[in-house]
Amino acid sequence: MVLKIGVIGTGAIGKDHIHRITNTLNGGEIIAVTDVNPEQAEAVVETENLNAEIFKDGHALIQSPNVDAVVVTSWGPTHEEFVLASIAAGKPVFCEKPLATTAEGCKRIVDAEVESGKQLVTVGFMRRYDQGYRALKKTIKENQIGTPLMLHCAHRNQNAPAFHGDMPITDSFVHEIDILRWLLQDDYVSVQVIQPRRTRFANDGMQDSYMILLETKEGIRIDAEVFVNCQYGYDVQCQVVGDTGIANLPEPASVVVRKDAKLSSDILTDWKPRFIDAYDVEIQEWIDATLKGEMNGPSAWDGYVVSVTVDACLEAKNSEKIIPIDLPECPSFYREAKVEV
Ligand code: NAI
Ligand code: NAD
Ligand code: ISE
Repeated sequence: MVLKIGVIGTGAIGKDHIHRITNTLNGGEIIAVTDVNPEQAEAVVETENLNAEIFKDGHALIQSPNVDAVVVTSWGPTHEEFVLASIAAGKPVFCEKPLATTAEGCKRIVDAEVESGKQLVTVGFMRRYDQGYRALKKTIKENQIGTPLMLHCAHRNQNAPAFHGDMPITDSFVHEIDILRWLLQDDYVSVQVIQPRRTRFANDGMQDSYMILLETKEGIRIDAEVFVNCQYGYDVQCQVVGDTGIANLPEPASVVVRKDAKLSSDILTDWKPRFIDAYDVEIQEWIDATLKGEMNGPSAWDGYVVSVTVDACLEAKNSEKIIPIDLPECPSFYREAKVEV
């Protein structure tokens, strides 16, 4: 059986997901696409040689009886309306982060999904499918480093020419917010955001970098650097300090060269190759689960928790205070869901 998929938004990651579904993965076929910029949708149909209908907008695509499931890879501000429309149509939907650009928007999605009585939404937090993060979580779960006490993390992009405003937090740091609570099986209680001296490579008016301090319910302290114009490469770091040992997120595989009195290895420059395997596993697991009528990836609730935490980060940044993070209790609808990845 093949899952007939419609993709809304054929930009950078939309094209990537279409490519992997068409050429690398099994069980899915792209039969519908749309983009606010129609030439972009036409181009991907041609490049990937798709047998796909081009719809005038995302709503027409969702309504099509030929579309079994929806992938939302348009700009963040459009996600909420397309996810809500997919829920209303009773169709499974994979939505790239952010689920919505406000916590209220995410809550509307959570409420609509609970009301529909069926879990339909998966959010694109692909780090949960990364072998390195999975190995790190196993190390913690097996008690190899004892009880986690603190984490030192960094999210560095080589550069971010299209970034403005709070995007280092709303577009990049969201991945740490999701992955660290997944890694620790814990939730956040407070955040402080420190703004170091600004790099001269940041776009006008944008702060870069940040030092973000989170505290969890269990009292674990996290310091995370977000630096999206670091110049030297794309680099994601995570070190967990336990009471009997320390565990690091593995580095991506790279040949180590000894030459000219130097020991060196390459550093990646882009997020695409860094997480390519994770994206493949993420979308394959989504296709497989959807065909079985199941849902086991990051949920709408996870998307909501990230959004509430982002809001607290922004308040902490603007007020320069430590801001509490208050989360309502997770609805039983999500707690009783199948095994989470
Ligand atoms: P992009 O700007 O390259 O692509 C967005 C596409 O959406 C564009 O082609 C645009 O024309 C289209 N679009 C915008 N509004 C639309 C609408 N109303 N209807 C249909 N199409 C519309 O952006 P990119 O980098 O592909 O990012 C898209 C989403 O994916 C973002 O939410 C971003 O945060 C997320 N993303 C996630 C990544 C991850 O690691 N999980 C990596 C990169 C992006
Ligand atoms: P992009 O700008 O390259 O692509 C977005 C596309 O959406 C564009 O082609 C745009 O024309 C289209 N679009 C915008 N509004 C639309 C609408 N209403 N209907 C249809 N199409 C519309 O952006 P991107 O880098 O591909 O990012 C897209 C999303 O993916 C973002 O939410 C981003 O956060 C997320 N993303 C996630 C990761 C990740 O690592 N998980 C990486 C990159 C992007
Ligand atoms: C991008 O949108 C992503 O989601 C990448 O995973 C992230 O590392 C990058 O900073 C974002 O711009």
